[in-house]
Amino acid sequence: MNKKLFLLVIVVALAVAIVPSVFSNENVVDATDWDDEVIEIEVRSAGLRYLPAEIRVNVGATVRITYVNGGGRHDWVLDEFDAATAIIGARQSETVEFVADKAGEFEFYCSVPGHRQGGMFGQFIVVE
Ligand SMILES: [Cu+2]
Repeated sequence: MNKKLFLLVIVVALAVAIVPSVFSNENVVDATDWDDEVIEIEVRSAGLRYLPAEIRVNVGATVRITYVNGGGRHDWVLDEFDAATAIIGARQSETVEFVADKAGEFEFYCSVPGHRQGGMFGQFIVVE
């Protein structure tokens, strides 16, 4: 194995080791201990994945979600709180605001046909 190839193997191995841990940390936003008047969370998408894919807030919280579309045509929908952005294009963003007035575990998703089935959803958890 020559030196360049060896280096490449090391770099790839490091990337494989590090990247998933970074993503998994970003994948949950727990706002239950935030004392902001409005809980502002940015949700991005890459392919058919949302980041974060899990959001936790306290019941009664006023929540402002800004969805930033990383590519393709998508929206961000949370039926139980009548919250939905328009379907927007790549690098566009849209903000929705609502009050998380009931506790439970809900699912937000993309309403573009096939996307939710393809994995474009996440958990919105409202803690009592
Ligand atoms: Cu979508």
